[in-house]
Amino acid sequence: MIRKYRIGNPIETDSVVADLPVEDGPVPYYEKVNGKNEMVLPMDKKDRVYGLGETVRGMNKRGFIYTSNCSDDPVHTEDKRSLYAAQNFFVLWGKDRGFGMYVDTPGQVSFDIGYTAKDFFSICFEDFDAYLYVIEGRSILDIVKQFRAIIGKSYVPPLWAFGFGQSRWSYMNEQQVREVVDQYEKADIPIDSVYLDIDYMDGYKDFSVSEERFPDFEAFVKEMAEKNIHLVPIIDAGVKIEKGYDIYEEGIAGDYFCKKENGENLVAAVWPGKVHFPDFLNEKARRWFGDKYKLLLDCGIDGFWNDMNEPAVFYTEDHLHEVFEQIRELEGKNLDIRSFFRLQDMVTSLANNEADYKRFYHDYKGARYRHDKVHNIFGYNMTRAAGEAFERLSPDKRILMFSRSSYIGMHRYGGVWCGDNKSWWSHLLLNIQQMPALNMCGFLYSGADVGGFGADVTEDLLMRWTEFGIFTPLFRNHSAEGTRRQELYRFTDTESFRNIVRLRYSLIPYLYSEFMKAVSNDDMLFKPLCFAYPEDDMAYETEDQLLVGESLMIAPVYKQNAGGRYVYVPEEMKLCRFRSYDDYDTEIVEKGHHYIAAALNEVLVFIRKGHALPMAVPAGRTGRIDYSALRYECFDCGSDAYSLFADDGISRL
Ligand code: MIG
Repeated sequence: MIRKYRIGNPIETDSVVADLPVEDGPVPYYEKVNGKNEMVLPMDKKDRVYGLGETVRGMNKRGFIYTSNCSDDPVHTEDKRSLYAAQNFFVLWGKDRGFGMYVDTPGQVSFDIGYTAKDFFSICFEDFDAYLYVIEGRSILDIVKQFRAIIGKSYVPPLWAFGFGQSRWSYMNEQQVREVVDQYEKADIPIDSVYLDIDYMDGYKDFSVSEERFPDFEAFVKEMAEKNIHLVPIIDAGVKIEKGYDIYEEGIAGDYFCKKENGENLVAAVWPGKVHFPDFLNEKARRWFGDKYKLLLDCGIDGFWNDMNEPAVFYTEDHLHEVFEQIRELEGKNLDIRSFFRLQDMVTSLANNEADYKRFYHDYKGARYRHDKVHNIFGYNMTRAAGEAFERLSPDKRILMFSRSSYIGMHRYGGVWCGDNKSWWSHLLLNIQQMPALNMCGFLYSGADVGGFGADVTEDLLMRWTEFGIFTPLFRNHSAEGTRRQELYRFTDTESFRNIVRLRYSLIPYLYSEFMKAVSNDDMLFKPLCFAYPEDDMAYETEDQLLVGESLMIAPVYKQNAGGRYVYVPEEMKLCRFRSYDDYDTEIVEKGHHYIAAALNEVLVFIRKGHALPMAVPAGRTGRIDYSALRYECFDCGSDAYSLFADDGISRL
């Protein structure tokens, strides 16, 4: 059962598609509504809290404070309250009660889940204006499904987007892209896509292509398409200010950019230098910007990633000016320690400064809003611009789209990647723990940068991470400028990398089938164990294993130099220890704790009782997977225990 409440004067976000009546009376479960901007709920010892999408820390969110405030922060340490997303849905589940809640507000909101006071959950708003949806159900999963049913179906990418993707900031020109593809082919490692980061553009201008680096882009896209390789360019939120640049000129002519209080367009700086931000909240601007993707679609491009859409701001012209003034005042003076730190702070806090988010406005649904009031739906609406445009521009064919910033509702238009993680073992674990929370909020097509974005990867970390990445719908190796090169063919044990990625291609029929079922049933692809074994106390304690679809449990190894790991097996299962599609051993494991060996090149897959796993003969591209020759790995059932969903992988649903 879902009840909708209204507090104050909420701004519509278009995240919920179901039309629910607004209830009168106080919000249930909350014992006191604290004057104005806080709701407090006492928690029982046994209460656990799941959800909130892309955040740091474990699956049970209890014991920390999370603030929904989409932020470009490339250091995802456990002290961070905000990452790139605002996904305000959680389920609290305890001994004899449980409920879900969705806090629908485009402004900042904090979930203080036993941080300030260990046994209290408080929700604090900057402005106390929100729709609250309170959901009751038989189980955590039942609540999740009810929630998913009101927010609309999740985005479905083309099948090729389940293939392996190689990325780097940046492949600088045609030749470098060719080389990546050649090397993958030489190493016989399957691959479906290569990503183009900001340097493919001319001066970081959206929808432009550098003629120097890609002299005949259309021909190059075609050349790659002939090898069944999809090129996936990045699009940034800021539009470069440059006379004669068509997008800029059109934006000015159509009055599509975000304005300051005085009516002038905000001037911020990002990669291109000075930019204006399109007002993605404005329907006309959204339509205009969305139509621009056609420039690249017309070159044969069929996938994109939207970046910097929190929006990330290196500095605003106005703030920079203020800082220079203040520095000028300090110059020549004898700086005491405090003024010195203030000076230092002034400069380091130029980027993504809170005050800058109060300097500009949106024209949204016929009213004017200061940016900070609607901050969390900016990236969502950039991706919505693209998603709505693709329905017009590519009515028959699905287009790949995923975004860095997100809000619930955006899950209908695209997926997400988890931003600038690092080549740290702890971030492999974080990736595992983020997946189910993303799924709860509707983000099914998702994944993190495999191998880690920042910092230098090691071969063993990359291998373990790839062993987990083969299960995530978005399976992309990406790394930052200046870090160690991370393409799989550069490491010593090419054979193992080949076998692992080939295993992914064997799993694609199953993963795609389970993904599509999750979309149509409002289900999750990745579940914490306790969502499926709610009566089992140990299942609640297990935060480093996942159920993947109906048949599988995975237990990734995420520690360096580990020759295996402890696994909690919630019921009798069949363990498959894969070294490759053909080379694996199996054993039946009983319910309970086990130490399970897994050498560096081995992937642990557990098949649930009464379930089957279809597997394809490994193929070099998704398009070459032979669906007529599937092998079934079964535990206590026949292959007919599994009903496989398949379609052409490209037509819109
Ligand atoms: O300020 O385009 O998260 O994936 O490689 C960094 C360069 C901008 C951040 C993205 C990352 C991408 C990078 N971008």
